[in-house]
Parts: sequence; structure tokens; C-alpha cells
Amino acid sequence: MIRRYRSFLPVSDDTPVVSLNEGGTPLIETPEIVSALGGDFQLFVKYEGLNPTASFKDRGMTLAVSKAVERGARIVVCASTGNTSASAAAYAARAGMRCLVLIPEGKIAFGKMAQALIHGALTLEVRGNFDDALEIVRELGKRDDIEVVNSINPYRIQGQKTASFEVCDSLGEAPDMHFLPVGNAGNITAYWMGYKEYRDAGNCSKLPRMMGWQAEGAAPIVRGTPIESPETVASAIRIGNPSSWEHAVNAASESSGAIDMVSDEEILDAQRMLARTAGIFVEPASAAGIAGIVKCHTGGGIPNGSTVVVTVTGHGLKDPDVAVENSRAESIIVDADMDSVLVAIGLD
Ligand code: AN7
Repeated sequence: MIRRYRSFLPVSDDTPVVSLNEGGTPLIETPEIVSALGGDFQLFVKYEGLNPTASFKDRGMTLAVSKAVERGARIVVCASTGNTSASAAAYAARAGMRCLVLIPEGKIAFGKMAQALIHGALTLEVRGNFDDALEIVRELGKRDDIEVVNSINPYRIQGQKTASFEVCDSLGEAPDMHFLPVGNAGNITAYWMGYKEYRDAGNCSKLPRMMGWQAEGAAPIVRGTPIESPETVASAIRIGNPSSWEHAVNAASESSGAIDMVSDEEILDAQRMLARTAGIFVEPASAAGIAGIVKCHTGGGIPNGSTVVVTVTGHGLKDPDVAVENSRAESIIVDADMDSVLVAIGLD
């Protein structure tokens, strides 16, 4: 990814590129979703769960870790709701660096915990939330041998902006509207930066309206005040005081977009709907953008004929516990004979 968009990124020939072949994720047209909503627009899903560690974080991590190696840092550190830690752990392993992750105790999805542990990151569960963990990480970052790879690291945002380049390259133009979930607000900041740079370079001629979505129980930007104890089923965006708050607000206002919120129920309905209607499995936080499309369309907010892109940020397999529960389905145990199977499927 760094090699492909090198001229837009802060790298030189001397930067040692640490990569797992991230980026190049599919942009999938989903007319079945639009039909289900009774809409009249074109919808494309940018499936970021198909990155090497199954979330969009890899785009920023390849650059942040490459630059850390370049400057001679020895330890990669982050606070995380799960995906940043998974990505940091993998890229640190690739770079031969140590990795320390601070996660909120008991509040990250099972798959993400598996990733931090299997890649060998020293994993601390903090008795507190993401915001508490990030405070500590900011302090740790004052040490010279430590590289903080949260999105307060500007290379993270620089790397993540490549997703908007890919959207424009696929469509041949920027979309009219771009939906995505908002947690710490780095990604909406990155996309907006990317779209503007691509337009300035003459690679697209317009800019999309940026439509960011928080979960109702963790919607500090929408409510205009930090949330002390954020709560949502979408654990990835359970964040009460986003680092890139101002940038997110600017992206929404400069683009005539919005930052709004959806309920946990709307998020779970959207996760199920996307899986059953389009065959795309995403984690709950990623479904917030889909829920945002449903809400926006219902309110008449998507003009007919629009080209709409939604970034689904993380793979559904990250959070199997929520998925099984949200499926509202159960497997049936049967004896290993034809009669039992026929009875179970109602064909006896
Ligand atoms: C799947 O991993 O903050 O608004 O520590 O994992 O750029 O923060 C994750 C965030 C959306 C929100 N979707 O993105 C972390 C972390 C998924 C995420 C977001 C996250 P930002």
C-alpha cells in the first residue's frame, strides 16, 4: 500500500517498509441493500475487514511501524478497543519489535484478544475504559524508545487516507456521500484528508459529504460533551473522548456532511441485514455506518441518483459472541442418520 501511493505519503527511499500487503480491499456494489430499503441510489461497500488483520487499522499501522523502525524506536505501544492492538501486534511482530497494548478490562471482542496474544504483544487489561488507557499511553509516549501507534500518531492518519484514494480509483470519481463509523475519529479525519488531496492532485473532481456515525451510548461528538462511561454493543467504538474530535467536526462541516448516532438495536439490525441481504459479515462497530444509511435514507437524506460509499471497518469474525447472539438462530443437534435429518428439516 505504501508503495502504491508513495507520492502521497511521508516516506523516502530510506524508509524501511513494514508491510503485510494491506489495502487493495474490494469495493462491492450492493444493489440488494438499496432494493431492501426501497431506495434509488448506488451503494458500494468498502470491505476493510479483508485487510491482513481484518480491519482498516492496517493501513495506518504499516506506515506508523515503518516510520518507527526508521527512527530507531524499539517498542510499539497503543491503547485500544481491540483492532488497533491486533494490528500493532502483527506489524510489530513483522518488524521484530516489542509491542505493548493496553485494553479496557473485559471489553474487547474475543477475536481481537486472540490476535494480540498470538502475535506476542504484552497485553495489559486496564481497570478502566479506552480513554483511561489512552491517557497512560500518552505518558508512556514521552519516552524516546517508545512509539505510540494510536491515531494521535500522524502517520496513522496518513496511511489510512489511502482508502479514499482506492475508492476514487475504483469509481473513477469521488462518491456523493461517504458513510463510516466514528470512534476515536481518526478514520473520518483520514478519509477527508485523502479525498481533498486526491482532488487537489486532479485524481477526482468533487468531494463527498462525510457522514460519520457514533453509537448512542458513546456519542460525545453528537452530544457535544465527553462521555465518562461510554457503553455500546459495538465495543470498537466504545470511546467517550475522541482524540480527533475537532478534525471530525471539521470534516463533517466542510463537506456539508454530518456526525450523528444510531442505537445498539439499529446497529445489530444493520449487522444482520448486511449479512443476510448482501453476504457481507462485519463487526458491530462497522454496522454503525450501515445503520446510518438506513436512518439517513428513512429521513429522506439520500438524494435519488446519489453514489454512496460505506466503509465497513472490521470483519465480523472479530466478535463471534455478538454475532452468534445477534443471528437469532440456533443450530440443531441431530443423530447421524437420514431420518433424524429429515425430521429436523421438516421433510419427514
Ligand atoms: C471496527 O482499535 O479505536 O473513528 O482502538 O475498530 O478512526 O477511531 C478502533 C476503532 C470503527 C472507529 N470501526 O474508528 C481501536 C479503535 C472499527 C474500529 C472504529 C474502530 P476511528
